[in-house]
Amino acid sequence: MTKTLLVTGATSGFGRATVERFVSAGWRAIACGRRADRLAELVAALGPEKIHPCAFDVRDEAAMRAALEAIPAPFADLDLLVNNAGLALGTAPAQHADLAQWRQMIDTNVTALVTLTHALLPRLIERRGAIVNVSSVAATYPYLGGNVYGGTKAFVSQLSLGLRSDLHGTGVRVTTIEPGLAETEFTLVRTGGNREASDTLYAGTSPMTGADIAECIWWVANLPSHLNINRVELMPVSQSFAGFQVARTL
Ligand code: NDP
Ligand code: 8X3
Repeated sequence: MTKTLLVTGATSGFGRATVERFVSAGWRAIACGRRADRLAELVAALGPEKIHPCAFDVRDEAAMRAALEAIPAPFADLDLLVNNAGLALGTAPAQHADLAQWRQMIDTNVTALVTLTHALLPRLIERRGAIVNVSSVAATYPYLGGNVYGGTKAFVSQLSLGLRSDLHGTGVRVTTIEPGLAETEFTLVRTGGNREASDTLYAGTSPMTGADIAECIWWVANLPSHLNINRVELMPVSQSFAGFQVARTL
């Protein structure tokens, strides 16, 4: 039987690669994102019988609900929700950060994820489906300028554990994916479109790719149904940890 997944943030990076990975293995995908032209490219490449495009801003609850209502019958039975849409904005320390950017991260990474999950839980329970929430290493490891972005991802990781508790006995599986450095449009977005900054960050690092993360999501979602992977934290070999800092002027 053909399975269906819904992926937010399917116009780029992890989300697009996830749609491509699952559809190449026979799944149908509801592909979400604001950029309708990118979604149309996915439909053209993978076929209208495999891709249902859903163009909406995840922060717009009415648009989200209308898009869910309009999902056509062949895509209606949902087996997997991949909450992937998200962003970081800025790298300024908290005392210099832009409050509007903080709010946009919270609205996108937290409020929208919660709203969509709440809307789809009945369908997922009915199908004994699965939820994969895309968090980040920033959920666990603080770094300068990570402030609210890291906070939103810590929320995502903790929410996932809470969902595991609440969904006990339903058969619904919940997993958090916590990636480190991966080359997508993430840094372009974070820097307001600074291509040089993005290229410089990834230069010489052999970063992870969207395909790497998609493969991880594929693995998690296709294990035997009695197995739940709670959390996957992954980094490129080139990335590791740096320690604490001490101010000697205080
Ligand atoms: P990209 O910028 O390449 O993709 C982000 C996706 O999110 C796009 O498809 C974008 O679609 C969508 N999105 C952003 N804001 C909205 C919105 N308001 N409404 C609808 N869709 C939105 O980045 P990644 O693929 O790297 O990021 C995917 C997830 O992975 C994010 O949650 C990110 O925080 C996380 N992550 C990324 C890491 C990295 O190093 N790249 C590491 C760890 C986690 P559109 O613009 O068309 O709306
Ligand atoms: C993205 C990874 O390290 O830039 O979530 O925060 S990091």
